[in-house]
Order: sequence, then C-alpha cells, then structure tokens
Amino acid sequence: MRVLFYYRGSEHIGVESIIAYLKSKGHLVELIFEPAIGENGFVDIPLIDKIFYNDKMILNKAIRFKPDLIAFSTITNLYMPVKKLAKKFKEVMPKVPIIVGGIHATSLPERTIAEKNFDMICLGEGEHAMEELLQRMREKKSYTDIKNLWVKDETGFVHKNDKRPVIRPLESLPNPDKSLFAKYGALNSTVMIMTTRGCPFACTFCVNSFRNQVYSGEVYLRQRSVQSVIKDLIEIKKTYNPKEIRFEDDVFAYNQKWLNEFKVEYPKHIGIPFHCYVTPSTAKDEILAGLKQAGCKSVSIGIQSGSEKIRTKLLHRRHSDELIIAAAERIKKHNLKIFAEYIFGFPEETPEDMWKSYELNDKIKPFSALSFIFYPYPKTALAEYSLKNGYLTKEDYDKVKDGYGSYHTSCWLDLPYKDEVYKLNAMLPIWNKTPKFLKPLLKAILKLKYGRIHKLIYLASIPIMWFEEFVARIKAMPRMLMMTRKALMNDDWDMAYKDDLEIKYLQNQEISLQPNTVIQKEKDLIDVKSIVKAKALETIKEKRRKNHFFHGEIKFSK
Ligand code: B12
Ligand code: SF4
Repeated sequence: MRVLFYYRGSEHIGVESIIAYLKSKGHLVELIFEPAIGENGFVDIPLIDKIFYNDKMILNKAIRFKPDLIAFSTITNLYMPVKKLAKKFKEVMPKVPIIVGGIHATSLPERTIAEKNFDMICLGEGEHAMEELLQRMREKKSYTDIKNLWVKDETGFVHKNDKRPVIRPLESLPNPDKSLFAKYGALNSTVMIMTTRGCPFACTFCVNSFRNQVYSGEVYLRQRSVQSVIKDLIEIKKTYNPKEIRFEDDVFAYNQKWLNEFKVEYPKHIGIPFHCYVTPSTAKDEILAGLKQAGCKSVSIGIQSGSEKIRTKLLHRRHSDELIIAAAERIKKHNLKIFAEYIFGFPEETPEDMWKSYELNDKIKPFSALSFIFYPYPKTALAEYSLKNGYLTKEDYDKVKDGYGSYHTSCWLDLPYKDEVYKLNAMLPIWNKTPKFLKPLLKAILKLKYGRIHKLIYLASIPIMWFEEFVARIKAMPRMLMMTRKALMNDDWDMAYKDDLEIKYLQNQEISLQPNTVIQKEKDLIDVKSIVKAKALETIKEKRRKNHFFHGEIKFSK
C-alpha cells in the first residue's frame, strides 16, 4: 500500500519508526516535510518558507504519489497547521482516508476525531496499528475494530477500540528510518536518537504524568539493548556522518547496568561527542563517570523551579536545593557542560518563588540557562489542576487544545504576576551569562514595567543560550529550504512499485479468508496452554509494575 506521511518543523523519531516498520512490511512510504523555519514558536514569519515552497507544491506532490492513506503526526503546537492541510488534502483527494496520530491525538481523542476531515486517529504507538490497518485495506476488509485506533464509519459513528499493550521488546522494531527526513535537509550536523520510550518519572507538567496513568496496568518505560542502539548508530554514522549525537531520551542512562555496557561499546564503535538529559536524582557520580567515559560532552538538566515548595508539592519532583546543587557540582567535576532548564508561570507561584530560580541558578552556575513559560499541555496533571483551581479558564484551555501560542511566548494561566513571568522568563538566559558586577543593571531592568526592552533581551538571548547550536542551525536553514523545494518537486519513489500481496489477494480471495475460518472453528475450544501463558505474563507484568518508580494517581498537596 502507498502511505503518505506529513510532518513539519523537525525530524520525528516516532514517525521514522513507523516508516521503517511499514517499509519492512513491503509498503511504499513517502513523506512531505515542511521546515516551517518562519514559524518556530519564537517568531511568526511564514514568508521565509513561502519564498522556497508553497501549498500548491505540497498538494501536487501528494496527488502525484497517489496515496492509499494519508498519515499525519501531530503534537499540540502543530495541530492548527495539520488541520488546515488535512482540509486541503480532502478537497483534492476526497476518497483517500486520513489518519492522525501522535501525542495530541492520544491526549485529546474525542476532540481530534470530531474534526471532519480526519477519518481515523491512533492513540499511543502506531507501528502495529498502522500495519494492521494497511493489511486490512489491502485485503479490502473492514478496519473499524483495530486496537489503538478510533475509526469513523460511513455513518459518522466512531468505533473506539481498546488499546494494545505497549511494544516490547523495542528491538522487535526495525531501527527508525531517517532517509525521508534527510532528503528534505531535516538532519543537520546533529542527529537525534532515542534508546528508551517513556520516563521513570511523572512530573505533573509533563506528558508522562498523563501517559503513565493511561498505561497504569503496565510499565510504559522500555529501553533498547545497547547492542541495538550501537547497530543503529553505526548505520547513522556511515550514512549521515554527524558531528554530534543527541540522545533525546526523557532521562538518559538512568540504568547503571546498561550504561556499563554502553560506556565501552559507544567509544569503540561510534566515538562521536554526545549530549543527553539527566535529572538531579539520576546525576550520580557513577552515572556521570560512565557518561564521560562514553564520550558525553554536555547534559541538559531540568531544574524547573528554584522554589523547593513548587518543585516538591506541585511538580512532584522530589529534589531539595542541596540535592540540585550537589548534582550540578558532580556534573562539573566530571567536566560536562550543564544546560539548566527552568519554567516560569506555574499556578501558585509568587514572584519570590520565581526569583528563587535566579538565586539557585547563581549557585549552580550552568554553562547555559534555558527558560520557558508553563504551557498547560492537555491532560497533563498540572493543566487539569490549573483548570480545577481557577488558574485556567475553559476558553483558554480550549485555545491550548487547538495549539495556540507556545511555551516561549504564551502565559495561559490567570496569574496575578503575569508580567513577572514574562520578564523573568525573558531575562534568565542573559542573567546567567552576565558578570556579577553588571547584574545590578539587569535587576534595574527587571524592575521596569514589562515592555519592549525585555522582549528585545529575550530575542537577543536566543543565540546566547547555545551559540554553537544557533550558528549551526542558521547555517543549515538555506540548505534545508533548498532541499525541501527540490524534494517537493522531484519524485524519487519506486515508480515500479506494485503491491504484490494486494494483487495476489485480488486474484485469489481465499488466501486471506482461510485463516479466519480456522479461527472461527477454534473459538469454542478451551486453550489451556494460552491461559497458562497469559497468567504467567500477567505475573511478570505485575512484578515489573511494582518495581517501577511511578505507582498511580498523582495527589497534589498544598
Ligand atoms: C524527541 C522529542 C523532540 C525532538 C524531536 C521531535 C520528535 N518528536 O521526534 C525535538 C528536540 C526536535 C523536539 C522538539 C519539540 N518538542 Co518535543 N519531544 C520529544 C520527546 C522527548 C520524545 C518524542 C519521541 O520521539 N518519542 C518516541 C516516539 C516513538 O514516540 P511518539 O513520538 O509519541 O510516537 C509514537 C506515537 O505517538 C505514535 N504516532 C506518532 N505519530 C503518529 C502518526 C500516525 C499516523 C500514527 C498512526 C501514529 C503516530 O506512534 C509513534 C511510534 O510508536 C517528547 C516527550 C516524550 N517522551 O514523548 C517531546 C514532546 C513530544 N515534545 C514536545 C514539544 C512541546 C516540542 C516543541 C514544540 C518544543 C519547542 N521547541 O517549542 C518542539 C516541536 C518541534 C516539532 N516540530 O516537532 C511535547 C509535546 C506536548 C504536546 N502535548 O504536544 C512533548 C510531549 C514533551 C512535553 N513537553 O511533554 N521534541
Ligand atoms: S523527568 Fe522530565 S521527561 Fe520525565 S516526567 Fe519529569 S519532566 Fe517529564
């Protein structure tokens, strides 16, 4: 079958994984990618992209590909452009079904499937559900009962199917296929990879607070074996020759045993400097020493708030100030650069709490401080808390659910100190780089009413946060735009592609009907073996669940 994916803004590891899986099952997959350089959450200048490519080129490419299925992936902040493009695709190809997956559809299934141009949505992992869907489409069978999918039928009724167990082991999937993103120039000198799915923690502002609860009967967190990661990286190194690797795992190398193997294998086979994420509680001496030995040059660490009260009571991050300061000292001792991340504008946060972030940052002295504004991502525990406690109006939550604004620019909560949120968010990166004797000047600017000067300082701070990365990205932009134009105008898919199985099926319909008949007959028999197997599996699952860090519903304490 012919599947056309759409994504914008950056490469997407989840989509790359589905692409690889579908290709391995013999489907023809194509991608339309938009760099959307002018709409990156900081600035909104779509003209930058329009000079190089436009919707007409996108639609023409889609029509030429003749897809059997159009597949969108979306996070909340991309929902609007996805909705708009789906409408255009439906206008020119009304018979081609459209499926939408990703964290947005997973968090807000009712709202997403209600959109008239979407025929199906996928909740959770897409590899197996997509393959089953294509298989059914290929065999001209009904596909309204596929697990993980919600499917609209001809009457408009939505079939809401159960969820599948999470994919385990992750090595049962092929390595993510980056080639379609690469032809659009979406990969630059830094290449991203993930070794896990999920996070051992469940901070209330993060998508994991909601996802861990949806999968509360089983452990969502899974890790690929070192062997499989290294094999993947060897290919990446050979094909894309990156200067740096970014491990995008929510928390990297929290598992000492895994790291002990990785720290030997990575330098032996890969040897490219890398960046990854740690938390104040996982940044232990032994872990950091392992990371350094492996070739790590820098780490991001989420501090989120300088106020211990906000961190522990509201964010469910059990990190005392001392623990954070000690973790930062250890990271520096191991000669790793620190990128510290903060969020301003939490419910209940006072200007004094916010100022504590500046004070704590002064103690940590990171290489770079990155700051964001709290964005109440749908269904996260803290978004729901904000709504319940009057910090977020229903109307504004609806705007968030449509993806308006960004965590760089929008404070959606009704806070008495909104200006302080904007000011303190805008100035932290510069504050971090300013020598002590100049800090009184910044303090004076912070005392001014929020205005242009703070916005200007924020814009100026973007390159300061990570200068090398900023320069690399700016340099990569023209190439990315040119490559996008070229990829949209040239068709390089396999023109001779024939769906062999579909042809076989059409010639001899019994091929796929036979197994069904057998299942029908066996239905009434009691299969003792499979009952025993299911029980054993349940016991293993329960044990895994008990050993996991996160055990159920989040309870907020005042
Ligand atoms: C890696 C990562 C990035 C990377 C790469 C992007 C990517 N998604 O690969 C970078 C650094 C570029 C990035 C950027 C941003 N990110 Co980000 N990112 C992540 C992270 C840590 C992992 C995503 C991932 O690859 N997971 C592993 C894959 C396998 O899972 P998956 O993406 O969910 O995909 C599976 C399913 O969702 C499903 N699926 C996905 N798409 C589709 C499509 C179809 C048709 C089907 C059937 C199924 C399906 O199948 C996939 C495979 O099983 C998540 C946090 C998290 N743990 O999920 C945040 C996260 C996705 N990011 C987030 C955000 C906000 C952003 C930014 C907007 C931040 C910013 N800078 O402004 C940008 C947006 C850039 C962009 N255009 O995508 C939010 C989104 C929240 C929300 N509700 O929308 C998350 C959830 C983090 C958070 N705050 O909680 N991100
Ligand atoms: S540690 Fe990071 S990724 Fe994990 S739940 Fe907390 S904020 Fe989310």
